Amino acid sequence: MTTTKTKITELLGVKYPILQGGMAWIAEHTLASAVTNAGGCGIIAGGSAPIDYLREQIRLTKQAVGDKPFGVNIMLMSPNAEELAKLVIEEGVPFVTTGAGNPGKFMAAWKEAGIKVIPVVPSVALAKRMERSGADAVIAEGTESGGHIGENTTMCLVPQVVDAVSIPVIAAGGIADGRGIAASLMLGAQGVQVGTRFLAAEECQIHSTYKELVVKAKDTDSIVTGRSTGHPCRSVKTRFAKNLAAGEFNGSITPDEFEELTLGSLRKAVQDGNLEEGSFLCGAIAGMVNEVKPAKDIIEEMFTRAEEVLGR
Ligand code: TUI
Repeated sequence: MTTTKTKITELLGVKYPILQGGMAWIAEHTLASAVTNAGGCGIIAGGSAPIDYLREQIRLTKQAVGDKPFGVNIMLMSPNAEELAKLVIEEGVPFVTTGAGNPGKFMAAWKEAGIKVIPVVPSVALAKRMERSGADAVIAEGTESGGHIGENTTMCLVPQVVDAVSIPVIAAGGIADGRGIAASLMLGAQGVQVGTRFLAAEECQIHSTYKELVVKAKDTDSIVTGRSTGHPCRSVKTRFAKNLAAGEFNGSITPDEFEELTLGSLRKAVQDGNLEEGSFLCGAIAGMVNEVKPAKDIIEEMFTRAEEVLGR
């Protein structure tokens, strides 16, 4: 394979230039180590998890992957981001991805500890700032992604970020098969980050109701809620999500009420499969995810197909 050798495989020391999304409440050691052991880059979600839980997740991943690389995602809106930022240094995590904010204040300490830093950026401006702060690469994440999203699409954002910075760019948002990888490389990206496709990995330990919703979703089955609060979030279009969106739109749910209704809703989806009160975060590409299989098969199939498309 030729196309799979990129600046990202070099930077991270992996076989395939694919990062698994750091999905809060979802991406734990089982999924992360399966992705890393398959030649990709597994990531443990920091989310708002307690520090001791996260330390254990890191140690379990280390045991499972040996000296292969893995990362931890730090969600910067999380109240314990500061603690997590220290934990990754203590534990000697090979690399960190960040989301939902500007990690600038942690950058120097991480770099000094030899940790590679790859922030998610929703704009060219933040990508440039991250390059100046010493980021090793950036993930340009389009609004097609699941969870907390920016405004620009993957197709528009990736080439503009590629033109604006000299560090490698990883494309994210709407990538779930080999064509998505090929398209990302054509846009100038050196790798991809994939979340939604891994929701249907055998090793992904979400509630069966969640997995089923993703596998059964069609092209129009994701919805964005939370625009009224300034924190837009894409999820499966369940009745709960539709009611939230309608309430925000007609003003019957205030931003404060919205926050109250969605507090803890991701945990309710992931652990309980609670359709009445859960937020089943997923990307707009869920319609193309139709089969549960091992992470290794997902990755190998994606890259085999990317090669075919690129060699055509
Ligand atoms: O972070 C994500 N996706 C997420 S986080 C999450 S958990 C959550 N919990 C409570 C409320 C909302 C979400 C579920 N999904 N993706 C990465 C991402 N980062 N998307 C957008 C951004 C982003 C936004 C603004 C990154 C930087 C940024 O910078 C603003 C600034 O400070 O300049």
